[in-house]
Amino acid sequence: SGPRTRWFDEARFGMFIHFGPYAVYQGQYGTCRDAEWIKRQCNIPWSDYEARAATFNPASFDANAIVQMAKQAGQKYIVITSKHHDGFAMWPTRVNRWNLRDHAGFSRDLLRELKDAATANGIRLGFYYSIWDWHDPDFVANFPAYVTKMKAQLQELVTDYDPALLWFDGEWTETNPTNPWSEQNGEDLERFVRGISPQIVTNNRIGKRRPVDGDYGTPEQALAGSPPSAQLQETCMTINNTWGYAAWDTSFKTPTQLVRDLANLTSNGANLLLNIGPTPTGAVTAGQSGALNGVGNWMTTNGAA
Ligand code: FUL
Repeated sequence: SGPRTRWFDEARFGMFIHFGPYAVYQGQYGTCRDAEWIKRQCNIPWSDYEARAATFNPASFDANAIVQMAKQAGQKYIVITSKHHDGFAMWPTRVNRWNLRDHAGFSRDLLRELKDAATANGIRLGFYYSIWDWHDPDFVANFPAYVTKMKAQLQELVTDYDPALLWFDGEWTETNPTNPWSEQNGEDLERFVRGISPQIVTNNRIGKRRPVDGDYGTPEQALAGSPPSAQLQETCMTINNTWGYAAWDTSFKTPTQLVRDLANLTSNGANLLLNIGPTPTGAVTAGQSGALNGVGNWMTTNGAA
């Protein structure tokens, strides 16, 4: 790993945050259950999803409390969803109105608040950004036009918030055979973001998850990393079973389990990106904050933080 990725390699432990208008459903639509995929998995019509998204009011989102929670747990960086597959932008993008400020009328800028709180506490901030976009018709109808808009959004994110890292997603074809994202698209996007910010770290989903795509591999919910690969690795993991908030998902891993997972990963040179999914008001559930707190207590007791 070169100088650009040194901080990432040394960080070991980060916080993932899945937060978007899907949280408003709290994991339930009629009898159908899901979390951040609820729009698609439960066949929710756009009219319903847009109406519910307009009621999204994360007034209890407390960037400082979240940063303190991460810091106490020994996490060195935070990655928050700036736009998930539903295409909803969590910052006041100028590219469209499908965002927290224009669509939901929420005046605060949560990404800005998180950036400021993180910077004040020596924590690095990164953004998750989904290439796959269910909301923009151009994703299917006019892909080059979609890519132009996507780049305009990324230009905003990188120049306005100076993130340390971009966590791309939705590049795959497994569950979406029509996804036109190609290796060339990935290489072009990598040149684009590095052109704006040469030091930015990106995951491998910027391209097609080849060893040459981005800076690091992204196994999900798996203790990968053994044997250590040439590419850096970061396992992302949920504390319960879902990424976005689901009220019914209350089986939380114990701090003991999480510390074991972290130790296993770091011993193989891989990072752990451990997820929280705030409630529709932006609050962190007791199950998740309790688990992080337990990890932090272990770190402090054992001098690992
Ligand atoms: C996946 C997504 O489809 C999930 O919703 C989640 O964001 C996970 C971390 O990555 O590709």
